[in-house]
Amino acid sequence: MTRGALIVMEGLDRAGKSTQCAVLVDKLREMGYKTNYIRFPDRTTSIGKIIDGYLRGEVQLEDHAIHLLFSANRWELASRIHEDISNGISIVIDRYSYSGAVYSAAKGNKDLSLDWAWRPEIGLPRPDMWFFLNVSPEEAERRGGYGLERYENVTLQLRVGKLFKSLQGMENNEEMRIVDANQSKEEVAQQIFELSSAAIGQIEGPLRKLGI
Ligand code: NYM
Ligand code: MG
Repeated sequence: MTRGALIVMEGLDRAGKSTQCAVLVDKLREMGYKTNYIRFPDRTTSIGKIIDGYLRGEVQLEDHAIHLLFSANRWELASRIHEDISNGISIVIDRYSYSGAVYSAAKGNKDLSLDWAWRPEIGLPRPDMWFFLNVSPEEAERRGGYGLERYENVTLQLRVGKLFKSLQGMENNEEMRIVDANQSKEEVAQQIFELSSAAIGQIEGPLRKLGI
């Protein structure tokens, strides 16, 4: 049996990730691919509950400490991801290690570089393709602006956007695809679907692991 594909959706808050994940899951299922959906942070686990409290501003945590909890939250689901993939089930993930590294590095803590932030991600399941939904701050604003959670402010989002874009062309990051998310929902969905089906058609060998 061919293994499932691992596809990740990334971007700023209000980029339309969750909507696009839902559309992609539907389309893949229509094509006959068994497909599951996961989102990070997974706020339902015990670690996820701490993260949720932190994002709402109810819990205070040191920058490295919360960073490692976000990563731990991915590690606690890693075996399930492997299991699904090897059972032929594809997975669409709403935010992953790239958000993990970029949001933490964007805080501007001089002891928390992008390099440092990436380390705990090494060895996690590696996506076959990941999308950066590139939305302008103006478009995000037009979509209702940012909410009340930590990180949901224009200054931080601008830094996050720059860091995401800086990942393009980096070694060990050939799976990145930038999609212009200022287009209509349907246009974005079509592009993502075409690229994803191509990735699924080209799967070779077992699921790989994230590297440096
Ligand atoms: N976030 C998300 C991080 O800071 N690190 C991570 O590892 C992940 C997965 O959590 N503003 C941030 C980005 C978001 C926030 O995610 C909550 P969402 O998808 O908006 O619920
Ligand atoms: Mg959000």
